[in-house]
Amino acid sequence: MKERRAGIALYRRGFLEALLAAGCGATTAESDGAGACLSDEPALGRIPFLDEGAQDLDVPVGEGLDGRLYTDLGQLDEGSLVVPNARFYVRTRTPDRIDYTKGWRIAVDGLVARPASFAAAELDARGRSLGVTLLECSGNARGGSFGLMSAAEWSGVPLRTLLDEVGADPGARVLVSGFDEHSRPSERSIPGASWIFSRADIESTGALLATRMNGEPLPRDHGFPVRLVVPGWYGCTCIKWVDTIRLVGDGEPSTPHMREFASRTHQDGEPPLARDYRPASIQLAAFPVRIERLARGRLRFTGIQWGGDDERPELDLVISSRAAVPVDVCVPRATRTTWGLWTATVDPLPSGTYDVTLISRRRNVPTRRLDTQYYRRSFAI
Ligand SMILES: Nc1nc2c(c(=O)[nH]1)N[C@H]1C(S)=C(S)[C@@H](COP(=O)(O)O)O[C@H]1N2
Ligand SMILES: [Mo]
Repeated sequence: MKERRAGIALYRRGFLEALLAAGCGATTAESDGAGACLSDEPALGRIPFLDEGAQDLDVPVGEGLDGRLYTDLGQLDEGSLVVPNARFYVRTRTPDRIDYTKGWRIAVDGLVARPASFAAAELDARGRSLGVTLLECSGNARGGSFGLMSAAEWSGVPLRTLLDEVGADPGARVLVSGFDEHSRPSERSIPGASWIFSRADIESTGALLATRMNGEPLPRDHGFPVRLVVPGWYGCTCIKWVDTIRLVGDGEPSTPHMREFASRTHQDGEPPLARDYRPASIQLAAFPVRIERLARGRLRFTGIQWGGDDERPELDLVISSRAAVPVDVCVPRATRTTWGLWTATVDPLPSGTYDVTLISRRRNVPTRRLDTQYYRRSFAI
């Protein structure tokens, strides 16, 4: 399929081509040279981030609900803004009680004119590409090097298409549930994964029942054969191993999964009714993914920015309590729901330990996680 190839081409695209496509030629010409788009001034070494836990990156660790893969974001550049499936972050590995011996079907029932069941294979055959979208775990944290986020190109069938086909009651809410039975109890997480959306949320986000990731069938750990992808919303709403879609009434209680993730998706308390949840959308955020030493003691920071609606946010880098330094968003996001890259070069710092955060220069943009320094990272000189 044409769209699928386009996504893979983006991942394989050469450095120069990606640079041009991202509009960096212009940025380079306009800037003073030192802060050129991901400048090719050679780095003399890397400065590690401190106090982020010692887990292995890019490999799966643990099983079931406690299983994780933390993606190493430190190497991201223009040519690798789509993460290969084997390195895409995992939150919850394949449930050991899943039965892959019979053909997978998804029941669509409840407040619908024509209850139906769709074979996963049929959805895959009908699938179209959504383009590149990132997922971020709402619990993405410093202890895991902020590695619970990745971007991929997803293909599948928009959920709204299936809702139209079954004649869903337009006022009903949409409960999406996935298989989640693990024989081993989790140390930290509650089993059972389901989220309830308003019909408007399904339509405005373009929520997709995905069967493919970067052109390949979904890997098991990413929800094979069908998962939900809700562009712009936290990963906890992106239910894996989807088996039931139920149209429910306005008084439907929130699910245990929604209550588990209430504070991480910035709700007021744990609302008992699904309709009292606000959209689990990701606001503008940014953090550095690497710090490099340059000649004469200067430091080059390279990072990601994502979330919110702004194509070209205006961000400042703040190193401990020093004056803010504007960053150059030199690789803007290819779609509104993926990430872009920024860079900033700063003057030499005296030895010591520093915190690094970013802030938005535009005051009217909501940036809850930047305001609370959620993505604060530390380093030493
Ligand atoms: N069935 C099921 N779906 C699930 C989960 C789960 O535990 N069970 N975890 C959710 C959470 S918290 C996140 S962040 C994303 C992670 O998707 P990934 O592992 O493909 O990156 O899946 C979501 N879907
Ligand atoms: Mo998550």
